[in-house]
Amino acid sequence: MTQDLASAIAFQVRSTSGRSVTASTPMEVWQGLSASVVGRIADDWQATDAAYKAGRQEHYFSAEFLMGRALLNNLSNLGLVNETREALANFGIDLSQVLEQEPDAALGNGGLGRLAACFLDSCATLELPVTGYGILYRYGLFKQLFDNGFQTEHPDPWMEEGYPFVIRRQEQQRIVRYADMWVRAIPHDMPITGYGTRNVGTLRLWKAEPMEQFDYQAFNSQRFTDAIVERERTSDISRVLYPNDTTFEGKVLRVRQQYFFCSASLQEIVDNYIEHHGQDLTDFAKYNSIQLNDTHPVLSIPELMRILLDDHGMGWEQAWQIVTHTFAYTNHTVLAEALEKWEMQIFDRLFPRICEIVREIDRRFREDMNKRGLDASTIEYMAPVSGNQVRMAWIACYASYSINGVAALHTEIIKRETLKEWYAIWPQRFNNKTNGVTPRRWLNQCNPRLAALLTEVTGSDAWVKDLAVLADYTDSVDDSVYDRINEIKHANKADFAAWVAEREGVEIDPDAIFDVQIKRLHEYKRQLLNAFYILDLYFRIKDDPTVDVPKRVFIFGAKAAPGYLRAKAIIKFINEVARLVNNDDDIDGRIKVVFVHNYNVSPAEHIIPAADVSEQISMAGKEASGTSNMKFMMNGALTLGTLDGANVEILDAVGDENSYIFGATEEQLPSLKRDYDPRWHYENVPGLKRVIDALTDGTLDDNGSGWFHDLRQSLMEPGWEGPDVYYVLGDFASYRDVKDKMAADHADAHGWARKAWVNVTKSGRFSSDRTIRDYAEQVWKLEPVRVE
Ligand code: OAK
Repeated sequence: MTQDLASAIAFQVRSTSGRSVTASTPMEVWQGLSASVVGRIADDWQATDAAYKAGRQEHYFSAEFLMGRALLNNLSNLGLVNETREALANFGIDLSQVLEQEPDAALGNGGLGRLAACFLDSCATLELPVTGYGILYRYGLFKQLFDNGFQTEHPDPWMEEGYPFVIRRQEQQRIVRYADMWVRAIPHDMPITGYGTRNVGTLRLWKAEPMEQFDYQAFNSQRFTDAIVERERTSDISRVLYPNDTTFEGKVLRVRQQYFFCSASLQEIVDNYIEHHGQDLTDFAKYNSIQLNDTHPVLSIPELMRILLDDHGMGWEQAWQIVTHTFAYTNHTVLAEALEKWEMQIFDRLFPRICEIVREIDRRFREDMNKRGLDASTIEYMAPVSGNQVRMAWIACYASYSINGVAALHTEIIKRETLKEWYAIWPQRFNNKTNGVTPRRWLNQCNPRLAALLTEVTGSDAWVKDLAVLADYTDSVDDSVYDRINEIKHANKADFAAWVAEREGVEIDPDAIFDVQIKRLHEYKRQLLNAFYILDLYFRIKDDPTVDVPKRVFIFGAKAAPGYLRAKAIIKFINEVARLVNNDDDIDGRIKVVFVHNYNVSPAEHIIPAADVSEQISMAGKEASGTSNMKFMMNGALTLGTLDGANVEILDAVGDENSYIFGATEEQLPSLKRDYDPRWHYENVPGLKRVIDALTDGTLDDNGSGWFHDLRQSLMEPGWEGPDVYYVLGDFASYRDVKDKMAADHADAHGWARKAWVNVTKSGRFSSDRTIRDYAEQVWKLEPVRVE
């Protein structure tokens, strides 16, 4: 068998590189091996596609899919990891080195995009007929480097060297029509394998290309450069992922991108309906449902109306009936800056017909609300169009049969505040679907040592597909398991230390506590609170170098949106704290700070299995769910967190004694903030004054940028939302107490391992399999389709 696999791999590698396997570069081996994996699943993929298209389907529309690497995921799903390792060893090649060649498919910013990727994995594993639709960005999320502690951004041309997991399907191209240009949309399909199933789902990513390779008329009439420029204008549409996480940027190109993938995907879905069920589209919603991943794909609502009205001659009422039984909307944030509002003029210029349809939706909405007796100002507030702005979330709420939040607390907040007007009219549309993460990538693949222990303890690998089975073992293991937990964590930390030494040039001690905060940089996530703690701890040791503190490594990973200067200032600040702390002889390695550059999916796979402490410290009420909190829990890190997002449910699952909670609650904050005076905390909370002063007293250098001064101002001086909007100073004392206690508790190795074990075994609820089952049963009304 290994021999067969070895020759199949060798054949592919040779075809890719044009030389022997042993003479091929690791990158060429990755290419060939990946192509051979695609070859192995081709028949199953084709069969799955045919089976799914015949029945009821779910379509997951998302502007982002943060897929990460594909090869290990596929090998693992196909049960080929060990054999492949042996087959390559025959050629003297190390599989891990080959796997490290693969670029991350970073077609997303953060939580929303990675959630979409976990969902696809669960849908394939659960054999659900679900297809993902998005954009094949040529440049994924920017590559982050640090230059003297400042973030710099660089392009990420992730496919440029060839990418075997994306197959171009030229023959299935569609045309997307804008008023000023027509564009070809070429589908590129990524196979989505599941664990222990032959079903292979599809992620379909659209690439924009010019209608013809060249405008030959322009070319021939000596306007060569015009022809080239026009060509580039079309390709611009799928050129780059916008690097904003949870903030809206009203750029014309962005709305073009949104319409581009919505229109192409809907054309295909409607054509497929006609092929299987005939020209009469009455039953469209019986066979199709579309989940909108936040508001980025909301243009598909008027676009489906357009297709039904104009291309299929349907009347408005019937078309609206179909549309309102097709779409379901997920909200992923309560931050006001994320709310997409487009200028009507942009719509008018790009797609006047869509503009007309949106106006008609608005007119009928107002009429409808009038009949329901709503007052004029409420109607104006809720209307799809107001002033000259189109409000995408409001259209989503009006047209969707389901509206969901992504954690229990978040759903309560959208019902009570963000979307309360809609909840008052359509309470039955609202539901919660707490997020989850796939235990295949986030436990089985990234933490093979812990995976082996779980298989040993439970007697099989059934947990990989049914994580909830672990709950049976929370209390029924003997002390040897706790020793094993500690050994595994230590070995993972040693591996990670080697990775960090090589990648970041920082030496860290695997015996120290590894305390980790990895997520996008945003003020509400409060990386600054964490950095203040570190700086305070530094001063405490400086004051008394003999003080006995547990050895700690603080690990950060975070990208800031390129235009979000305050977030960039926080990155610079953390890097300066690292410089100060790491190079001080008094500290003598008792504290280390590592900022892992270019944080992405694959660095996360190295970091999370090595973590002792999971920092989930957002200001309560702001983090919709969070998903790294779930990944850490699965890997036995203990949560240090506020009662925010899904933390609430994690803490509930493991109990107070197995987690560390601090800070003001969402309920308390309004009254606390009413007469909040950060200056009082500055003067009275031990340590705080010195830390804040360090921003501007010369302790730390912002290289004349003025950024640290601005940080201080944002905390201490009244801004237009008041000083210290995210309550960093207010929560500092309770954070410091709990974090100190946590570090002290770590000394009890057995007690700590017991808590870690509880976290691992209680993580079943946070598998994306549970989330997807809930969507399938309660929202999508979708049954599995097994491909034999
Ligand atoms: C990105 C762009 C616009 C709106 C929301 C986002 C986003 O990434 N939100 C995040 O979604 C995750 C998945 O639901 C949640 O876990 C995060 O809390 C939320 O910030």
